[in-house]
Amino acid sequence: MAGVLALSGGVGGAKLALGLDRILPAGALTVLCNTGDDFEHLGLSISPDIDTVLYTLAGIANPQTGWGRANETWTFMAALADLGGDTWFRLGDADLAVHIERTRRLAAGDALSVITEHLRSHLGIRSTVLPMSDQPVRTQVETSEGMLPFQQYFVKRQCEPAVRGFRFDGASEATPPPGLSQWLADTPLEAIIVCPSNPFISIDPILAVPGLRRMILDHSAPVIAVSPVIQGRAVKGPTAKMMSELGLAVTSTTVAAHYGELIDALVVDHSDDIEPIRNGPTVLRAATLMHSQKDKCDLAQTILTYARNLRTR
Ligand code: FO1
Repeated sequence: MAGVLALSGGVGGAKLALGLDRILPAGALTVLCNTGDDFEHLGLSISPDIDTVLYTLAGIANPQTGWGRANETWTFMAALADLGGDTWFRLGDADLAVHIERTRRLAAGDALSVITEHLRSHLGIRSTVLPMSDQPVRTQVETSEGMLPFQQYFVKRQCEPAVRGFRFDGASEATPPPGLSQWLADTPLEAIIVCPSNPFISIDPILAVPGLRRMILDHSAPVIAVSPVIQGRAVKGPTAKMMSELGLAVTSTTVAAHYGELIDALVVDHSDDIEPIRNGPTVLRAATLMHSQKDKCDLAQTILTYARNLRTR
């Protein structure tokens, strides 16, 4: 059975991962999740981008925020606030169970990939979900106010400080998740898809894990990225603000240049006025704004159809 590898971080990436999960046969899709957003908070080990993919594929994600769970209750947060505890990072009661169980199992010596597989299986998810590494990698954001740990920048400071650059602490000691290399060797892939996540804080940490970029470059499957920018605006989150603060044009061309030789094609929205890129990726057009489940499945289908055409070239 042909497979698909998808690199995902954040809410935007999880949306396309959902579309791919729904149109592909069970087990065909492997989602490689960013863990640079992970952090220790209130004594808990929290992996937001893994949980966003798990909840999204399980159909239990909060539809308003994209992160955390739907139909959540907040008794824990309210009680913590009464105690004067730290409530800037919102942890719902059901979500809390995942953080407590993950923390317990990590302390017991289980690998993050083993814990993630347990959660995936428990949630009845059809696709494989892997952390980018079992070793900790922590994104630090270099800002006008100095280095900030990712969640301090993203949530506590609401992405307000101007961004100068990023550091992925622990990346040089990290290794790809167990089994990924073998799966890539054993599985004919239809495509490797870089989801419409923030290139800097969601995709770059994944590519910073030694060996991962090389695995993608060396694979014969077409590598297709979806631009998270449409008409000079980011679909979600701080991507546009970051690009501006980094002195980059807020365009899909910037995204193509950022990924460089890694990608064979860049999917941009029909409305995007991207210029053809000399010596750059093939530019493909699709409806990249995903609201409904149908939007997500249609975009996933369009990309796989493009991938099949690219392969036959
Ligand atoms: N993002 C926020 O902006 N505010 C929050 O309070 C918050 C809580 C939270 C809890 C669990 C979880 O899995 C994700 C959560 N996120 C929250 C999103 C998180 O910051 C992610 O890192 C972003 O989605 C970017 O990937």
